[in-house]
Amino acid sequence: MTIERQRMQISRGGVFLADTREQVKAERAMHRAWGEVGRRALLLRLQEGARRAHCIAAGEQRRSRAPAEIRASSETVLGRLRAGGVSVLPGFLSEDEEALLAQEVEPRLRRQRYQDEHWDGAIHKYRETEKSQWSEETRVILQRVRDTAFPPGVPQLTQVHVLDLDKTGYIKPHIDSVKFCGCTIAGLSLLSSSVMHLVSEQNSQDWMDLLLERRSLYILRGPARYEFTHEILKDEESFFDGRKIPRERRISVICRNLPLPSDPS
Ligand SMILES: O=C(O)CCC(=O)C(=O)O
Repeated sequence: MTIERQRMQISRGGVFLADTREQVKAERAMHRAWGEVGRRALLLRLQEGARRAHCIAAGEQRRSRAPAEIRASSETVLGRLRAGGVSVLPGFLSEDEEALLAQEVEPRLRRQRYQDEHWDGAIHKYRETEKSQWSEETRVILQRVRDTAFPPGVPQLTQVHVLDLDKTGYIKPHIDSVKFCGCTIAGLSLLSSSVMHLVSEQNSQDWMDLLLERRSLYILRGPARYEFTHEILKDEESFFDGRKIPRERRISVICRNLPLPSDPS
């Protein structure tokens, strides 16, 4: 390759990679001909090319790759549900905040025995309560949940739903009643990680899995709230992206908004 040709390549923005013997010889010749300035120009061009290639690749990955805690049957399902507002925020709570919330709900839960089945048949081995009085510290945490999950001014249920699933407990596929719950469900996971599995009511081939790590917050909104059933998998079925997610006793603390007249029913 002539030095002239290499100059043309560089001036056109082509990346010159010295990977054949001929190219190495030509590169050396070019350095001699252009001296230090030419060498630095070439180096900058190579670095710039590599940087741009890296940025483009990272951009592509950002567009096409699901967040680590979300898996879906297709890019279409992933895009649609994410655009509709489904999300998982790992590490939303600190260890101290998790302990604080668990301590505060424990006395009420301990008064009950685990029930085998919910009145609607959806929940197995559970205890539950609704709580509206919270300590100052936990009120701050719950306000953070509300500020994160609900737009300002959206009327919310003052009662917070606390659901305690035994290690053997699970929640079967269901859609929360539109009579009692508005467009958004926001849940904190305490004590154990779990997998929430969503399946389209229209097409059972369309699904999404959410990895609900201990101390994470999940938000269900849009099609994930109204068009997909959700369930919490039992320990034997608790896998995320092929990885076993062991289920222990799990407490969820769930905030909801009130149904609005415009909500789909
Ligand atoms: O425990 C959870 O986070 C899910 C609860 C749930 O499915 C529900 O209350 O509808």
